[in-house]
Order: sequence, then C-alpha cells, then structure tokens
Amino acid sequence: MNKISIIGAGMTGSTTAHWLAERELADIVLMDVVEGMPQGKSLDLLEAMPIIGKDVEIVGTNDYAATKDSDIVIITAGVARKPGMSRDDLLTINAGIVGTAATETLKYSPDAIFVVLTNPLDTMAYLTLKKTGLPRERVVGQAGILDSARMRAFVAMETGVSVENIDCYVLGGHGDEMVPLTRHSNIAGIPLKEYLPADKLEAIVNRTRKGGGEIVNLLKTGSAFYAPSAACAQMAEAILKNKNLIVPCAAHMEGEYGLNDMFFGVPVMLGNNGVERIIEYKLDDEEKAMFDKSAAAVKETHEALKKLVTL
Ligand code: TXD
Repeated sequence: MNKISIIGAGMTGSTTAHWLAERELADIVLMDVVEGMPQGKSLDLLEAMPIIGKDVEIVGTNDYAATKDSDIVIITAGVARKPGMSRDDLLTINAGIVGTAATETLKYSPDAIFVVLTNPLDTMAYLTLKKTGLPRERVVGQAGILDSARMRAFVAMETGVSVENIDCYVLGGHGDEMVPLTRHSNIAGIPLKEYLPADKLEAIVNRTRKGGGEIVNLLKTGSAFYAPSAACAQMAEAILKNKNLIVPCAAHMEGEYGLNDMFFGVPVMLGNNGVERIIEYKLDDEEKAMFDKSAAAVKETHEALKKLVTL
C-alpha cells in the first residue's frame, strides 16, 4: 500500500483524508499541532472503513516521525487571515508553518512528492520548493483544478449538461487575477463561446473568479474544503497511478510562458514523478495580457516572501 501524509488536519486536510480513504488509494497519516484532534478524526474515519468496505490504515499524530516513508505529502497546515491581520502577517505565519512542515516531512520521506494547498498558494509552493531544495517535478500546488471545477459546475448549472461533458481550464495565479480560458473550454467539444451567449459566459467567468469568496461569505467562518480537498485527492491519485493526467496545477516556471523562478497555474501532466510535463498553450493577445497581469500579482507575493523570510 502507498502512504500519504497530510500535514494540517483541519477542514481541507481531514476532508482530503476522507476522499483518499474512499478511493482506497493509500494508507493515510493525518498530522497536526493540535493534540488529540488528528488522532480523533483519524479514528473516526478508520471506524467508517468497515461500513464502506475499504482496507486503509489511518493514523492521527502530532509527531512528524509518523509520516516516515510517505510517497506523497500534502501540506494544508496554516492559518486563515483574521481581522486586523495584514497579508504580510499571514505570509510570515504561514511561511513558518509550511517551511517547517516541508523540511520536517522531507527528513522522514526523502523521496516524497509534495502537494501544497496552503494559501497564498503559489507562494507557499515556491517556499516548499526552496526550503526542500527538491527538483521542480516533486513540488506542485493545488489551485487550478478547484478553480476549473467551479467553472465547470457553473456551466453545468447554466446548461443542464453533465459535468462529465464539461471541460474548463482556469490557469494563472490562485487569486482575483486567475485566468479562465474560455477559448480552450468546451462542452462535449463545442467551444463554450458557441454554446453560451456572451453575457451568460461572462457571468460564469466572474463567478468563477470570486468562487472562493462566495463560499467564505456563506460559511461566515472558514473557507471551502470539499472541492479543494477533492482536487488534492485527484492529484494524489494521478501521481500514484501514474496516470499522466493533464490538469491545471501550480508548477515552478523555468521559462514556460516566458516566466521564470515562480510558481504559476498551468496545465501540468501528473504521473509517478510528479510534474511529468508542463503543457504550453498558444495564447492570443488577450489571454497573454491576462496571464501577464496574473503573473505580476503572483510575483509580487513571491517578492514579499523573499523580504520576510530567508530562503
Ligand atoms: O485552493 C486552494 N489552494 C485552497 C487553499 C483552498 C482551500 C483552503 N486553502 C488554504 O488551505 C487556506 O487558506 C489555508 O491556508 C489552508 C488550510 O485551510 P483549512 O480550511 O483546512 O484550514 P483549517 O481548518 O484552519 O486547518 C488548518 C490546520 C489546523 O488544524 C491547524 O491546527 C493546522 O492547520 N496547523 C498546523 N498543522 C501542523 N503544523 C503546524 N505548524 C500547524 N499550524 C497550524
């Protein structure tokens, strides 16, 4: 059995464990700093296994040693921004948490592939790469699968077509400047622009961009967790099963799309080695402008990190 360790047993971490256990994909370790919580959640989830008929070991822990020999480490540990906390404050706190999570897990699992979820996503993935010193194949961030799934869900709601027929690609940074590529998105091969009137498509694009905020406003406390964790599970499955699945993920840019030394949401082929390939779309001028704007925003956060933390 493969082994996946999830650092941070909060909403996204524990729900990732849930999706993974349902797929019987790997034994799971849930690690958190809060005493008892990861142990309690793991035991509860483990007790569900006889009901759903899955043979999966699930262990909760406060000790990194339990993550030993993981094939995949998923980092969801961190805090959300609270009233009065600046973006830089959040960056400093989460950089400390993610940096420790990355270096400690690497000690016990030198061959692991890292999937990062903690926000600010692109920058936390960058930090993980720099702190671990791993090749770029082995660090990948989750954002694009979620943003694209939101767009797919909204298209399905608008058209009544099965979600399975709907392919959408949302690239760029995980923020307001994300880049929903309508030209590359389609319903059963029919370009979205042909299937939907312009005003409906525009409304879907806008709702996608604000998708995270919509959930935060409804929940009042906390942020989305079902869809983000489902995305992490899909990434883990693609890696462990060597699927060569092409999905939008945050990857380290080394010249692709004219970008260098930064994480950015692009189509990534996920397989046994992690990032097997980065796919470069041919962008038109309008798309290129959106990419550049989004890249500038991500770069700014990367620069802020470099001022706050030694990499
Ligand atoms: O698409 C995406 N990338 C995102 C990102 C979608 C959803 C959530 N996104 C971000 O993930 C979110 O903005 C946060 O930065 C993380 C985790 O979100 P979650 O909703 O799971 O937050 P919780 O429920 O507060 O859980 C965080 C857990 C909590 O249990 C803490 O005790 C734990 O992290 N934590 C730690 N675990 C281990 N080690 C340390 N140092 C630590 N510090 C906090």
